Amino acid sequence: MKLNSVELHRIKLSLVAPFETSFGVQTERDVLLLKAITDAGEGWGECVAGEEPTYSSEYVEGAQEVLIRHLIPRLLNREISLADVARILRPIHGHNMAKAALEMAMLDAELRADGKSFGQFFGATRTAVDCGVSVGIHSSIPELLQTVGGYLDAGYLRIKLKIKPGWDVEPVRAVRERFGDVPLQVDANTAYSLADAKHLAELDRFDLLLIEQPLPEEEVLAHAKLARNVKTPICLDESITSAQAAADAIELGACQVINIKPGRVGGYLEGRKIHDVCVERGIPVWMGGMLETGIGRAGNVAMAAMPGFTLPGDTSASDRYYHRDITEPFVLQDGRLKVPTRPGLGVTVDREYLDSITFWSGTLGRGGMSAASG
Ligand code: SMG
Ligand code: MG
Repeated sequence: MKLNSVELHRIKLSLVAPFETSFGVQTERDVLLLKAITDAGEGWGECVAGEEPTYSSEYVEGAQEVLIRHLIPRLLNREISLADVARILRPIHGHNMAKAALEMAMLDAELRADGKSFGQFFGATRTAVDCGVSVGIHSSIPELLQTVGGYLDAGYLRIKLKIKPGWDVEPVRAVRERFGDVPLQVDANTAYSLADAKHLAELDRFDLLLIEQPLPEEEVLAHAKLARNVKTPICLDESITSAQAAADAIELGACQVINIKPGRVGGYLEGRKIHDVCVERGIPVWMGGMLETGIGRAGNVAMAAMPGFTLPGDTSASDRYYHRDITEPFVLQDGRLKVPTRPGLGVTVDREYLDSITFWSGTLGRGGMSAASG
């Protein structure tokens, strides 16, 4: 396959409700989308980097810069196979979310040309995937209970509560008391330290599925120490940036579960490797979420249909995030989302709507950047 040019689009989408985590409040997404124009056809990719470098060191403006300056030029106008993309981009350190978006667009182009869906490519074994929902930090327990109740009424099969020091045991207790034994887990986004081990062990009595990324991402050994002091299984998110990192963390005893986010690990192909590492070692995996549009959601739902994804993912329906998605919406049916079956991502971008919410776009090809607007 030959990459002739890449269209870059920056769009703004308001969230249906503010989403608060231990690192901040988000009310909209500033999304970088890529369209790869290859000799085989076109494909879409979504970059999951946030507006600020708060979930990780990546952020959307930086991702755009590194794509234009360093990543896309390495792939343009040469014969490459998909398996080579990560290897060619490897000399550029880090920037996994930027790399993932580019690889995704090329994968979509190739699979569309081959008439093969993402699900078929990954070896999906399900036609629909079980969905959970991630519930932000609320300003009061009654408001939290109202939000959780709404999601359970909508059919979500698992609830994840965002926690931080000062918002942990009480919200978990309240949700358990009101909603009984609904599958429940928590996500701290690195907000605690090993000194909080005793406090985190107070969560053990609530029979949670897991506690996600309690400690800073570099503190893998500390997670292993924490795991010896809490009964709730530890799940790593931010710490797992590659299949090697996953294998190391498992061997250290730092996690009993892993959350896979293709953006965080540099792409779907690395995500598939992590899945395989985990299946081999008996570690359950589940699909994370980064408030994706229908483009990213399509890929994530397809990957979540692989056999090792045995826990419900943060793969919620389009209406959990946006009033209007940029593809046909993903709709929850009995707590599940259907895996797209058409070639590539299997969704169609609503180009007119996309253009109406685009605040910057440009094309990078052989002659450099052109047709930039906005
Ligand atoms: O896409 O439903 C979603 C969000 C799921 O909680 C979610 N993601 O750490 O797992 C996580 C957070 C990161 C969100 S930052 C945008
Ligand atoms: Mg997380």
